[in-house]
Amino acid sequence: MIRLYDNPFSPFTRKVRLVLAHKGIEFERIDALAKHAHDALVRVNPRAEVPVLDDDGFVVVESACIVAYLEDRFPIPAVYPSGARARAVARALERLCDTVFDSIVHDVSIWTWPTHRREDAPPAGLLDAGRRDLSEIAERFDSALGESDFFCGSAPCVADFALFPHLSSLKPLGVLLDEQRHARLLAWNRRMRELPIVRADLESVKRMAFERFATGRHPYEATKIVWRGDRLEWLFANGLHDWWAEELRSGRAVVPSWRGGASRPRG
Ligand SMILES: N[C@@H](CCC(=O)N[C@@H](CS)C(=O)NCC(=O)O)C(=O)O
Repeated sequence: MIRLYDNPFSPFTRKVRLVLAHKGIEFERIDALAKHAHDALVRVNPRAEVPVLDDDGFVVVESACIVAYLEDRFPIPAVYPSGARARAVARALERLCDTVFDSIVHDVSIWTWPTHRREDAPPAGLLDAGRRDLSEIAERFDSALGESDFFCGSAPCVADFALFPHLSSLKPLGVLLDEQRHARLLAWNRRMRELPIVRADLESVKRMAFERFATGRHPYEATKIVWRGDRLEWLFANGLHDWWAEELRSGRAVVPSWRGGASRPRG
């Protein structure tokens, strides 16, 4: 039995769910970022991050490693293209989604999270830097797509599944892609939304959002934010280290630890 330590809204778990669905693999999900599941999550991943895959007791951590494992274990239908270079390109696009696209979306979206309901304002310059970089990185994906339907050709591959969750969170952030600058990416987005597995996952995200947040009582952390390295890197590259230091002093920032769970940095 395959069990996914999941969270309905995480872009990394959404990528893995799309790959599982594409391959037609049945799996059980647990919402492992809910507070009551924290100890179970730390047991399989000391960093307390999702996604984690448990395949009959064999545990795989980190979305890219999970996708690679699933591809080896269930090769057909494939999510990597054939040919060493095409695979390297697809993985590089996946990595760009996981490290850069995710970081920007994460860092600018904090004030829109239904979990934290922050009443302060974003630090000066953050949203402008985010809009600028998101538009630029989207342009990069637009040209990587070229005239193809999907990033690796005529069928969706790992790069498509990695990008879609990030792209689908832009509109709620008020970041709009440009009809000219990102024309091919916009067409790709519409194409992705027509895939039955993508539609089904979007429906499940919407349903879960309603279930988790409609009552005003949700099962998640509501104050602290876990700052993984890539997300800090983008913030610091934009000169926002003082703002983050204040977050740290106020006990609102924690970092993942390989020893177990997320905690305040020592020092
Ligand atoms: N590089 C990891 C990133 C995973 C990650 O950042 N997961 C976030 C959710 S999007 C998480 O579990 N954060 C812990 C928390 O918010 O408590 C992957 O690709 O799996």
